[in-house]
Amino acid sequence: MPDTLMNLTAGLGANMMIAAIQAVIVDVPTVRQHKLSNTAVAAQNYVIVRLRLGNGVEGIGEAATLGGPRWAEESVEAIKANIDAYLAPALLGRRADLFVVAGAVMAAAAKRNYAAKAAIETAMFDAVGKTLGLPVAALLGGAVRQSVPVLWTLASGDPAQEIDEAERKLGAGLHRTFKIKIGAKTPDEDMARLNLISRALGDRAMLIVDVNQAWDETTGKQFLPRLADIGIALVEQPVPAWNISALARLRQNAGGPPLLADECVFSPHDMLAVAQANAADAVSLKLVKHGGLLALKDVAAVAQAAGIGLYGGCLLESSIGAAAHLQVFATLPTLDWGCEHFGPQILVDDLVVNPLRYENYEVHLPAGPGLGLVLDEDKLKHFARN
Ligand code: MUC
Ligand code: MG
Repeated sequence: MPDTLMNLTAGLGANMMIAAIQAVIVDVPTVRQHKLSNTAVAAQNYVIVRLRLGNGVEGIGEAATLGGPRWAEESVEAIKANIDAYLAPALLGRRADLFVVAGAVMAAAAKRNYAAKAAIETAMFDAVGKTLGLPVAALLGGAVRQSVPVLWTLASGDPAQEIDEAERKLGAGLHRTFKIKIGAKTPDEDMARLNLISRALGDRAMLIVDVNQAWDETTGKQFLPRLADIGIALVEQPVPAWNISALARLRQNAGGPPLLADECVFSPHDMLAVAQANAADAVSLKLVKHGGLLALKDVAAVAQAAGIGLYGGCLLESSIGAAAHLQVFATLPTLDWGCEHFGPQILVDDLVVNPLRYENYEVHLPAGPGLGLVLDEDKLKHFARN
């Protein structure tokens, strides 16, 4: 009984060996400032991983950050350093098609470093898919959908600008669900801003908010009911990631909208702890948190076992990171809340020849082998950090 795909086609196997791994830092400006409660960005910083196999096929992957090491602990400088010094040396010469083995090798080479590991695993799936002529989703159990509803995030902090931006997205048939970043101002100021946006858009749009851990339990108890009154459909990470018991009490007693767990769920163990505490109605799934496509499916499986809904999360990735998410999101039995991979649309430009397609309020899985994308060498060089 062959233990890997490649024993079936002797000769190809050897060429699936990982021959080279390169990590390139790029900085891509955004079309406007993007403000969260704990950081603000005017450019996205990524590490693009280029992984070449013995057969010459190259796979690509991406590690995103948001405002350096402020959204999570990884920065592009640290991601590149740990790939160059620890993760790449541990994988060179190993088989790219043995994904689980590679995951164990990376776990032994470095603790956490989830964004770095996810970028490498993505590049492995891309290279193996391109070699076999299969989309990554086919290597993950097969796609049950070819497109996903996609929201846009309003995060300038200026309600007039946000209403205008939302109207343009609605009018273009691109987005009809909007996530509003709150927590940078006082709760009362945020309620006033939300009321203006909600009145302007009415029932033409669904509104959710992301507090990014800015509230304590007392503030949550006071303002979650106000959010329900405004018509907010989902509230993301209102309290600090460590405070799962507060999240649970707010969910059970505050009388607010459903709660979405984000920064409090990185590993499947985190997911189990949130489930056991009955602390969330849904979980935001992100490669930078879980460490890879296989690990993302593990977290999703724990959530589903507990009846917790799935939400396709992002960190404002370009088309490369967004496509990696879409390939695994396409294989999830359900994706109750759609996704938030609007990232490629907030950048002044993209890094691939064939950016993702946004149409009819959905983002579409690119056709073709691997991730289904072709790197644009000129744009990569243009945005690469020297
Ligand atoms: C987050 O906290 O969810 C996702 C969308 C967005 O605007 O910010 C990210 C991070
Ligand atoms: Mg969030």
